Amino acid sequence: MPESVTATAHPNIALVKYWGKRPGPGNIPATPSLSVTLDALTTTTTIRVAAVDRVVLDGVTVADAKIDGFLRGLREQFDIPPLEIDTGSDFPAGCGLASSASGFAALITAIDAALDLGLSAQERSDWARRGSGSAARSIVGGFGALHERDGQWLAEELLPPGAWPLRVVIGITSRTRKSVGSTEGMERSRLTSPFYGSWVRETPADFATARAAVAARDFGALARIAEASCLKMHALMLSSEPGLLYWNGATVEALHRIREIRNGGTAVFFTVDAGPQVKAVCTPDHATAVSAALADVPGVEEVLVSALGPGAVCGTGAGA
Ligand code: 2P0
Repeated sequence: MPESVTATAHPNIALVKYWGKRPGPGNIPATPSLSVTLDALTTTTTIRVAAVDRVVLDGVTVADAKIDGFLRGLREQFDIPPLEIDTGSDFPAGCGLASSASGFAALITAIDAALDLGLSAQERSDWARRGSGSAARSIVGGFGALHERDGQWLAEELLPPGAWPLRVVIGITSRTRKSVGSTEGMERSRLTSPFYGSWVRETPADFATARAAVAARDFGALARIAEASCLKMHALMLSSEPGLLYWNGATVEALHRIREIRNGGTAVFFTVDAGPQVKAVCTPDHATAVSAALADVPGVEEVLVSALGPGAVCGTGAGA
């Protein structure tokens, strides 16, 4: 292999949420999901052959059980030498900005290229999903879907980034790491929420509705289904035992603000993940107004604006 290989990937934000796995290994989702991949946030991962496995996160050597488990699984199928994995993101990790999604998408893309594994995009998304469920969707760009066909979980690019150029405005309300990670939180919801069964039954219909809205570029329809899916997921979290409350006061204020400006004619809707950050999806002509509205909410520390971006690639150029 070359001395080192670098890959980049972007986090994705789900508009129809994934929250819950089928029991067993491999992060098999209980439901399909649909997302947008963000251009403005990037994870960059460089790998090189080393004497022993080593993971370096933002310049610091760390122990990472998820990456260790991921490499163990990969080595059951491929001859992989010890690797140094040097990774970093230009955005905060572990607080609801999907760093594990871009992390595992970049990692499998770099390993595939470095060791000439010859994986297809589907196979990379399958491996990325084993690392972290949402990572399967960061293999593709623009609007992505993760769904099951003939027993296989497939990541599909529904629309490329430029085909419907929406913006995602992110209101950062805290940089504190979440106290309950997504894997544990999902399992807690599966085991204890009285609403889990209806969530699993209803989400395929929500996914179909969102998919049709994306195909038709119907902003109003996408707004309705995305907010509904987000709030249903948080209802699931809140109704778990002990309840999972990922929001802070600024999160709630921001949701009210977004609905207020929508009532005033701004094309915008919200979504929130397993953390307190608020993501407002809007048309490009409204991005400045949405940023200003979010920046004005007490407790919003920073506002980022992103276009939709590409899937994971090796090197810095598309498809390099
Ligand atoms: C999603 N989230 O669809 C949902 C919405 C957070 C809220 O997927 O256990 O890090 O590694 O599969 O992918 C975050 O969970 O969890 C997530 P695992 P992951 O984006």
